Amino acid sequence: MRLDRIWYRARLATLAEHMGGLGIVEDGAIAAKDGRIVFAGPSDRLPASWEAMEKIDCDGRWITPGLIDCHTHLVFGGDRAREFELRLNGASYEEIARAGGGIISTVKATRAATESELIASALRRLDHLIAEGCTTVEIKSGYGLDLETEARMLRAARQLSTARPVNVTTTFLGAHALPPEAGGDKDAYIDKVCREMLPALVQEGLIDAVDAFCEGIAFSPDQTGRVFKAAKELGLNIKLHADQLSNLHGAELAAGFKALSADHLEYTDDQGAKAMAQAGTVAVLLPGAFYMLRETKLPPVEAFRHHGTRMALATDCNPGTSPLTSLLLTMNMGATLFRLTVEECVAAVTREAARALGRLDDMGTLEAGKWCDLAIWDIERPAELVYRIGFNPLHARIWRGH
Ligand code: DI6
Ligand code: FE
Repeated sequence: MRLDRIWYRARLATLAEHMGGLGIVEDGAIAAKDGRIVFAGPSDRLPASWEAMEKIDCDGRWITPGLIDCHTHLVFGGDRAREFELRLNGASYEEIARAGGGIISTVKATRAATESELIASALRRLDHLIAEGCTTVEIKSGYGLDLETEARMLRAARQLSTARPVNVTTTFLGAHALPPEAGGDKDAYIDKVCREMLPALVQEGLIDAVDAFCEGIAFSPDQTGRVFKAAKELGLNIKLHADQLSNLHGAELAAGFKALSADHLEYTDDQGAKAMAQAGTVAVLLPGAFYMLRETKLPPVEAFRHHGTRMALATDCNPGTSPLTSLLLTMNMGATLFRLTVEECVAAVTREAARALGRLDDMGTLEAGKWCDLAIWDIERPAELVYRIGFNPLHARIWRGH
């Protein structure tokens, strides 16, 4: 077989499930053809007859799957540094939200931004993620809250994947907050999300999944369920901002709809963790938001382990509660704040993040058949990816074989 590229003399953290742990191969090689991995494993098992256009000596460096940020709000207008100052002076997130600040102030700035302005500001954030080996990013809408602006956000998100070598998946988060013009009528707005916005955005091919914010300050479980029902009827995947500030049993709700993931989960209980495990719904933990809000209630990591609920980590990059564009720091926070192990942290931004996007067939592990999205690291052991703070050991990032 004639290959495009071979990386050799590498140490691999394949994350292949059947190998257990990080799926380590000490003397490893990866071969790519047409953007996909055709071989990843011990060098001595690479067929000797295979030739490649280019052979890259990795000199013992570690290769992991390209990192995946499976929960972001990367596209938005304006910023919320002023609100951060208010919070430091004692105001709570809920107080700011109820007083018309918070999400709604970003909605105003996003409605005022053109598509190219949204792309330009998002690219600056995306480039930070990319610089640390990120090859796939999920991006949510939810700062438009009207059809026109939600569509503009999602188009901007799609455009990012033509501006940079990166996979983008898009999620419609129309049920993020109640827009000011809704006059307080959440049910009428949810009708609009289900009957007008969702079908129109699907028609334009802008949505890969549907998300909602199920919370006292946002939408009830019943309203969330209506959005999910409409999404299911259109054959869309489901995700949920669940149990972030209180336990409305969002985890069970998401599991009941066989959601790909339920995210945040600080207030999720044992039953919720169990329901998620049974449904195959991934727990996406967002330590950046936990940290920024100075939350003290920890997500039930022990219950997730006990029931076998899969755990992913993501930045939740957003202007209000998690202005974070580093998956390396996210891993460190996952370990330090949530006590995840190194293996759990690395799996959480690769294999489990791919699972949370429903894209495990295409990415998330170093296995034949998947896209050849790699991160090559100047490290001696994988723990360094989690241990260091504010240090970037990325040597090279490969997207679809290049
Ligand atoms: N949960 C969050 O942490 C963000 N959205 C959500 O549903 C906050 C979004 C913001 O404050 O702008
Ligand atoms: Fe979020």
